[in-house]
Amino acid sequence: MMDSTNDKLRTSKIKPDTVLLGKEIVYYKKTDSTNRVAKELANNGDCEGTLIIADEQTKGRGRLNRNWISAPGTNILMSLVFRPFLPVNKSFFLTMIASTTLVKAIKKVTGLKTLIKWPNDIYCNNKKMSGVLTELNLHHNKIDYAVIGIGLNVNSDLSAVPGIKDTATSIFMERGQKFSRTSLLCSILEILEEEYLQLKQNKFENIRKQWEDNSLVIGKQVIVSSGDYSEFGIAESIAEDGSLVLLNEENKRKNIHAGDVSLRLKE
Ligand code: BTX
Repeated sequence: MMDSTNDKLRTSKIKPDTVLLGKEIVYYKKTDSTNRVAKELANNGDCEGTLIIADEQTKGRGRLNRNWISAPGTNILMSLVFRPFLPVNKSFFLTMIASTTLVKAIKKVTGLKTLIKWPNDIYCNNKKMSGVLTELNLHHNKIDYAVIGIGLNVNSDLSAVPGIKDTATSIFMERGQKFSRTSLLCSILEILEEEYLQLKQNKFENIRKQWEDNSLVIGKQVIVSSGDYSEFGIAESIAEDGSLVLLNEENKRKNIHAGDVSLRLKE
């Protein structure tokens, strides 16, 4: 909880208990996209663990070039540079650790229970509170660097924002009070560092289990659709490549790839 008039992001106040993440911080009052800046920095140097944060984005992006909307000075807009020794076909584990981190950090700081909606969103009471955008730069089919971008709705009121007012929520909307973005940010960095360490130690099963335990869809009846295609089944598990294993009506297992497929729970 906090005094809502004092939620400025100051780099000098962001002091996470970490050894890698957020030791270097680049802050913008306004930029186009923190993921774009992170990629530019990573193209010019090592930068592993560098945090880019902004109070406002003019071209905040989601997957498939969708927009990420955020009112200035109220939410968390962040990107981190990683240089993981990870086969490309396991890159979804980066999104997995970011999602699990968000669930844990939101719970720790605000007490709210959130769930992961495959492939990359965090939901609270069936509304989207946060999204993860992982982008890779490959060199000879290996990951040169990865950028994990996170948008988290903290203190904004989205109930009148065109396009998302019925589907989005924030911590403020769920809890009725404002929270310190700095505290949330530090928690995210600290937990993500622990999760990243697990990834570096190849603890893939642990990571996958945590993700599944916090999933909105695993074990549930879902409808997967894309254009004219639509299929009903039970979301059984997540595969290592990030595809969702669907047990369909004919009792056949199918790997559903995120692509532009949309997924909803069967009512
Ligand atoms: P996504 O493609 O899953 O979600 C984008 C979709 O979510 C939009 O098309 C819209 O319907 C809806 N949406 C847009 N803004 C919000 C919002 N604030 N809350 C809830 N729903 C919304 C999710 O992509 C990944 C988003 C990552 C954003 C971060 S911000 C820091 C970093 N920089 C950057 O440009 N992107 C990442």
